[in-house]
Amino acid sequence: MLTIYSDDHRLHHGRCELIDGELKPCFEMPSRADHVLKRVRDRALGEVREPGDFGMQPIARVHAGDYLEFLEGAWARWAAEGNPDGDLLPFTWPARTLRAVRPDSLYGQVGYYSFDGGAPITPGTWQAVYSSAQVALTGQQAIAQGANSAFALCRPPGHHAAADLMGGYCYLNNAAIAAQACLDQGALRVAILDVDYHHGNGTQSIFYNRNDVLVTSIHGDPSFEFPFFLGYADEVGEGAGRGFNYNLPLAAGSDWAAWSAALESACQRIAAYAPDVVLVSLGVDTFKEDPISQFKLDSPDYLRMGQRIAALGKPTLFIMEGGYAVEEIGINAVNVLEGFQGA
Ligand code: Q9C
Ligand code: ZN
Repeated sequence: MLTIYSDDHRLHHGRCELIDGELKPCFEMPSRADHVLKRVRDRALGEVREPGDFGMQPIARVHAGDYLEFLEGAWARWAAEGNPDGDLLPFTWPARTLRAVRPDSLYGQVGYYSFDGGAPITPGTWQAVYSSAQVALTGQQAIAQGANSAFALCRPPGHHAAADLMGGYCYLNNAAIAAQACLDQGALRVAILDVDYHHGNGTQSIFYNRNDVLVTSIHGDPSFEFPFFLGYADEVGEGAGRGFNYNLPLAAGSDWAAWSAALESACQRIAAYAPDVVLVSLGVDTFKEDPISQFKLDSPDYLRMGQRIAALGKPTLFIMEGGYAVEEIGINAVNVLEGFQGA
């Protein structure tokens, strides 16, 4: 299987996140991608290729122009205001009773364009997130040119990013950008299977009113887990999109038995949709040792996950999302890919 990877991910390295009342080093760190790449090489999965550059156009098909302008320019504004020593992080949001106006101040705008405090902007964030999107688009191109599968080793991840919102370590929605590119190049139906431990709120929101992208997601029930405010089972899509969003929230402590039953259900929904292509938002934070998650999958389970996805029999693009048990992230992610190939 072809892997697409760019060293540019290293340009994004947030310092801290606020977790359980303490500032801790960001869980979403560069070594995550290093471990996955090392495992791809150790297992001789296949060629590792640099991304091409498809420019801003395919990104702007998904994200709002004002948001992109903000993201690209935010660090320079922050530095110009005399704050080059700390990451730019929001701390005030337009929640209920407030107005979702866009303030003039950079500090106000970073709240306006985010839904949590988990997406720091650093000097290299824009270049890293731009490259991460290009990694996904290069994987999409490989599939469009006839590959049966490809692995976009994206970092930073993307599935929490909405059209004009960052959050949950995500800035540009790599999976949504790749899905839209598939459609723009002639696909009629794209299915997204989001197996990250967290609900892909950004992906859901981007396609919520549409029936050309089926969004399915298996995740920690938002009644107890981040992102808390989206991802419930009664969110089925709206308007033309009604019936084309399928959430499978699971209880804390869910193991492979519970998880694989949800996967079976998602796969049956996807098969009924008869997509031209399947995009997998591949988070491996479902692992039993993940430091911020509460599912109980074990490393061999990821092989079975890949096998079941392969049984869909569709061209499949895997797009890296979360996974924070850094030592095992490579084993678990590549197990999915090897399970897919071996099936
Ligand atoms: N107590 C992805 O996996 N913070 N994002 C969780 C837990 C946000 C995860 C705090 C987690 C975001 C791509
Ligand atoms: Zn996650």
